[in-house]
Order: sequence, then C-alpha cells, then structure tokens
Amino acid sequence: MNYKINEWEHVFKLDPAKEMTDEQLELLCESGTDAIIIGGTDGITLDNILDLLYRVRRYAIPCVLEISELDAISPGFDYYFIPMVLNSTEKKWLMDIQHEAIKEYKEMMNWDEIMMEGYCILNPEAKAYQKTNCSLPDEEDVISYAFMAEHIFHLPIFYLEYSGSYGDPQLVDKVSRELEETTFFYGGGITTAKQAQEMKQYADVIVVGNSIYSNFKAALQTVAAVKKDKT
Ligand code: 1GP
Repeated sequence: MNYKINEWEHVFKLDPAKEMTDEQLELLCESGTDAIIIGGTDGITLDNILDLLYRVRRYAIPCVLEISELDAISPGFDYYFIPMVLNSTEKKWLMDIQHEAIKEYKEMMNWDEIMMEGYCILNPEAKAYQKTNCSLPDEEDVISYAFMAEHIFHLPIFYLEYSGSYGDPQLVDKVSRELEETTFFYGGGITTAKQAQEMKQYADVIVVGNSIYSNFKAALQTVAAVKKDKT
C-alpha cells in the first residue's frame, strides 16, 4: 500500500450514488491501482459514502474522500481531497466553502490527511462545471492556472478535469511542463487502455471514473496499461 500521493499513477474514482457489486469492487481494489477516490456531484449522502468506505476497507488500498458536500464528511478515510475550482466564476467554489469547513471542523482536522486540489474543469457539459459556474479557459489560461497552483498557491495537486469527455492530449502535455512539485492529476473520458497510456505520458496520475460503470472490463484494463511492470 503506497500512501505517497506523488508516487501514484492510477486511481479509480467511485461514485457513491451508483451501484457496484462486491465482485466488481474486489476486482477494482485488487487491480493494482494506487487508490480509490470516493466522490461525485449528485446524490451524495453520508449513508452512501459510509457504505462504500466500509466495503473498500476490506482491501489493502488507500481510500480518499473527495469532498463535495460539507454535510457528507466522515472520519475513517486515509485522505480528504478538497477541490478549489480555479476557473469557477464564483469565489464560493474557490475559497468560501473551504473557509466554512475550516470554521466548522478546524479542531478535528488532521492536516496530514487533507490535500487541496487546484481544479480546472474543461468540459462545459460536466455537472461539476455547471454546478460551480465555471468559465471556459483557453490554453494560455489553463497553463497559467497550473503555474499558479504550483508557484502561488503551492498546492499539492493540480487536477485537469474533463469529466465525461476525453481531453486534449496536447494541452495535457503543455500543462505537465508547468508542474514539478505539484502532482498532476488528469481525469476525463478514459475508456480504453490506449487512452490511459496516452494521458499517462503527461499526467502523473490518471483518474478513471465513468467507464467503471459503462464498460467495467475496459476500465479495469486501464490499470495494467499504465502500470505494466508492477501488476
Ligand atoms: C471525474 O476526473 C474523473 O471526476 C474521471 O472522469 O468519469 O470521465 O472518467 P471520467
């Protein structure tokens, strides 16, 4: 089990609002992926988060909660990822909900477990894009957000999010050149081993989400595609 996020290469993101059999969960957790992230935009409740956490905990794999609802936070995860949406047009999603969380939970927070993610959401059809009122950045904007994530905010993670659609590998390449210290996560539309390999050339970590629910077998194959020598 590797808790060093900057050494991760592949993670699965599970949506607690969607169904998954025990057998599927076992295959994912024992696939050789580096971690399971539990997160989603709609239908997130404390009950469905805890249910999934409990089931993932049977396996020796780091489990992360990506926080989207302040009232659906629970102890028991290895890490808590907190998005700051850099291209949101509302300060709320960049700073205010995090500020609210600090006011409420500061005393119970273990800062070794909490990672801020500089999010840049590039798919206007994505629920997260719409919910956080993003504006669509051009290439120069995206590169500057990545630069800011590393050099101004010193964030541990920069997350290029195309959720639901496959991104532009050339842009992912350019972003990767801006980041040295900050770990670069790419997520969006990875449904095949080939796509996983393509994005992994540039991103430190690739995130596979939706395809778990639409084509389980292909989603599983993305692990071996990027971690050939280790699985
Ligand atoms: C979603 O970045 C992840 O937050 C993964 O995207 O669901 O499109 O694989 P997909």
